[in-house]
Amino acid sequence: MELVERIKEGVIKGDLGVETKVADLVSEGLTEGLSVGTILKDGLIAGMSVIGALFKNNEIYVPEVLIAARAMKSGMAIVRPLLVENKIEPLGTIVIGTAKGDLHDIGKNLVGMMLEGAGFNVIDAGIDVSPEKFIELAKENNADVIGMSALLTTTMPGMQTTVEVIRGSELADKVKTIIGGAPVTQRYADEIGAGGFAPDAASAVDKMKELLGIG
Ligand code: B1M
Repeated sequence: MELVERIKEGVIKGDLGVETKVADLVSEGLTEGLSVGTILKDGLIAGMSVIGALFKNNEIYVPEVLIAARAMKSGMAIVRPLLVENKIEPLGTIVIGTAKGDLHDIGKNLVGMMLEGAGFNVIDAGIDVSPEKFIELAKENNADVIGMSALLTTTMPGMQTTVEVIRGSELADKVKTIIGGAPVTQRYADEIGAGGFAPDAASAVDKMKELLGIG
């Protein structure tokens, strides 16, 4: 099997069942002259994209996604410092966090990992994030999208406030919003004027691409 295929397989299997770890394979690839773009696109991102599809179809579950994301991140850590010098731009930047008052972060982290695995620049704002903080981070990082997660019905209104504050700010024409979390629905997203809703982490990647017009 070609080296880049082994990187992809290593991500899918989460380093399990492959004799060499993804990080080692990535280093080997660079030494052998594989381009950073090939390693990223045909190795790391390709692997996470398979994981995303399997997760969406309920063929694998949260633990398998976390294990694959860990493998992807180990490879990404080697490749990330080389992206700028190789002029490889991320597909877009998202600031992602859990709504104010909400401490749940497992789903938000999954979404972040899947987006990173798809080639986006992910700024993790953490938990209990106020609308002001979302906006401050979006400005600081020149973000295209603010992503909000809420697991409590009581913290969902914080997402509405953020959407409203964005609308009334200079970010209105630039920054889009995606929301999600167990109690959140497309209907709620429409009600509060959010740019998009995603029911799961893999769909969040599709929605992000749709919002940014990426084919
Ligand atoms: Co909490 N909790 N919890 N809890 N907790 C729920 C959410 C609850 C439904 C349990 C229940 O009563 N049946 C309930 C909420 C009821 C409601 O409001 N409707 C609840 C409650 C009440 C509470 C406390 C108030 C309990 C208390 O203290 N009395 C308290 C609140 C703390 C706070 O936030 N202020 C609390 C605390 C906690 C723990 C800290 C113990 C822990 C969180 C640990 C952590 O996250 N680090 C916890 C947990 C683990 C849960 C349950 C069991 C699991 C949540 C989870 O991680 N799911 C949950 C019950 C349940 O759902 N079965 C529950 C797995 C995760 C992968 O799914 O987050 O839905 P999820 O993410 C999915 C999608 O929703 C989507 O993609 C993800 C992956 O596919 N998605 C997005 C998520 N974010 C997205 C963002 C997007 C797009 C998609 O775009 C940006």
